[in-house]
Amino acid sequence: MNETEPVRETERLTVAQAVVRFLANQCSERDGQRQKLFAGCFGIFGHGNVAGLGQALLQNELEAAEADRLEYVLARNEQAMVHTAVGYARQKDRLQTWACTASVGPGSTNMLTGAALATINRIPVLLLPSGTFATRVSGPVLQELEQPYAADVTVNDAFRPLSRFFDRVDRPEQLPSALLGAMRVLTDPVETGAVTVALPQDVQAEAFDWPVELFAERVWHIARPPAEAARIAAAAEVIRTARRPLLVAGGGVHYSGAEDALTQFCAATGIPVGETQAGKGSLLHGDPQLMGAIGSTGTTAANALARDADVVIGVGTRWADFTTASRTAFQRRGVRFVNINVANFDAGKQAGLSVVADAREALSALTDALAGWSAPDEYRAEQTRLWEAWDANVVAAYDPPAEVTGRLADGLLTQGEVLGAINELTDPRDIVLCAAGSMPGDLHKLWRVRDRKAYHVEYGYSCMGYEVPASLGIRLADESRDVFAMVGDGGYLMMPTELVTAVQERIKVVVVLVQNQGFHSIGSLSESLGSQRFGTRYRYRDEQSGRLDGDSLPVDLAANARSLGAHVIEVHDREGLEAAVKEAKAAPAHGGPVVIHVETDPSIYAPDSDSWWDVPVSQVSELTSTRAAYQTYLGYKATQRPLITSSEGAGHR
Ligand SMILES: Cc1ncc(C[n+]2csc(CCOP(=O)(O)OP(=O)(O)O)c2C)c(N)n1
Ligand SMILES: [Mg+2]
Repeated sequence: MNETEPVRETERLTVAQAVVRFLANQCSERDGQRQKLFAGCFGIFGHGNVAGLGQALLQNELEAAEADRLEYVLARNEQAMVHTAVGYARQKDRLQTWACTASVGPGSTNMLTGAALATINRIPVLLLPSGTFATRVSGPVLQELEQPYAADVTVNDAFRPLSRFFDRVDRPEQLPSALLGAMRVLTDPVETGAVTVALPQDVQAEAFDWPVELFAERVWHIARPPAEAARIAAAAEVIRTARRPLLVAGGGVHYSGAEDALTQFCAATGIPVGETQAGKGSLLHGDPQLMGAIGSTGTTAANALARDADVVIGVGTRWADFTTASRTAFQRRGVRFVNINVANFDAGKQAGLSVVADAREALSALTDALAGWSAPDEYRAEQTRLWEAWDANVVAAYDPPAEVTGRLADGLLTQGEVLGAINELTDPRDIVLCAAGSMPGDLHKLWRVRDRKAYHVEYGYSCMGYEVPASLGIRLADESRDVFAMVGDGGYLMMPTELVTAVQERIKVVVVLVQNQGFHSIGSLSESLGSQRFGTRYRYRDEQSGRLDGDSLPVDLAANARSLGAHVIEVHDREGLEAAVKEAKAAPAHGGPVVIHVETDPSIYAPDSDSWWDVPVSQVSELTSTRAAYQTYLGYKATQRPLITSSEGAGHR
């Protein structure tokens, strides 16, 4: 055969069958290590996908050769299945993920919150919402959106602003380019996030003669772009001028696997580290350079250093408002920023000197460029003093003194005690997980991380309900670790559904359900802003006052979890909590979910972080509480800094 003659080998499959076969054959590769890009496909079927992707996944389960297999897992809620996929992908450092298929209409739009969460946290997930008929012959079909102004709009257009890549396959011929575009974005460390390929219900079932190359194994290289030498030199020149440098470690340190490079950089230079939520665990507890959490939920140590820092090095951080304490954390005039980030978008923030590069590559290059230089000795001594003062707070929170425990009602624990007991009784490799409520802040401040992948707090979207579903994904990503999902009563009520999936799939997760009768976090925020905890307590509407300040509700979340098939342990004191953690640890590896139900007293707070978070207060009010809060607000506003001074150019100022 003539080599230039086109070979027209094709295989006749439906669009959905082609999608499944294609996904099963995608791999990712970084540093020479290769793995399947998709661990499987979560799904909930309806008329939009039951005969399309549903049929294709069935056929795959029954007939596919091992190499072409794509595992299917039935979820309970479409938002939840995206959270499960995100939990998995984050735990896998974004090298692997899941696909999610949903039916038309509500099934698909239920995934929108998950899409936003994935994109904001820069975590790859593939969403396959089903669409109404491309041919429109029998429209409007059940669950179809009709818009008089535009006949081609569907509810799936709502995915566009939330996705890093969006396509709709209205004809089979479009599928190869849609799939290849989707893979490119999923495996790009700069672009990655939610990727959406909408598949109309009729198109899913349509047959087509596919070129067989579409199904060949494909390896997507995940890049580690090195920094330009001149940028490293410029960054080093700025850092050499510093007397009080501080490094802020973000999630990019983890995704790049830059923890060792960071540890070496800090040991060589004496530069201390404050960590964001996603970056926590970049240095391990006990590292002399670790000042713990930074920002609004930070430690007094990291925040004290931030206040007076002259050069701040951001690594893999997107500089969220919690990290900068709403631009009040860095108070020194002329403070300069050096940002190492794989995304130009983030590297330029705070008018920083931008080093666009993979975190690991850039940190090693910078360590070499700074050889022989280190921060002044007295600065290191100051770090030690600040850390010891903060750590005493942690000890007191883990083991509260008698004057605190004496104030607790019978059977109630403090939240700090709960976190402390779990931290101390779990293995260093076990994973703690949280997303919303008062616990993310407390974990950020108090949790001692002893392994690089042991801390998983979703604080980009801080989505109530992420915890239970994400715990399944995390456990699926690494069965050698126990997962402890910390969830408030509010967060639990939003999305307990995937406990049932964990029962069905025999996935062992440990959910610690912290019952404090409502929204403690927003309650205390509300109080600090003069809004008197309005609408944040789970209490009866009182017949006399007409307000939500009646008795507690007779809600039994332990019984609820039990009814869903979980093994539930109810805790009534400190000893009971310790016994429960041990029992959960000893539970069988494939025995399904364990729920530890514990009641806490929300009036005992975690230690203060000497910090602020910008939440606007009413400028005028008839309430004295609001007027007082507004005066306090103005005081903080006055300390906000724009952080727009250019850090480009070397030398002293
Ligand atoms: C989906 C969603 N809705 C609303 C919020 C705003 N919010 C943040 S924390 C919180 C209360 C959480 O209550 P709970 O889970 O009981 O935790 P606690 O504050 O009591 O610790 C609310 C309503 C959110 N983060 N996510
Ligand atoms: Mg609560």
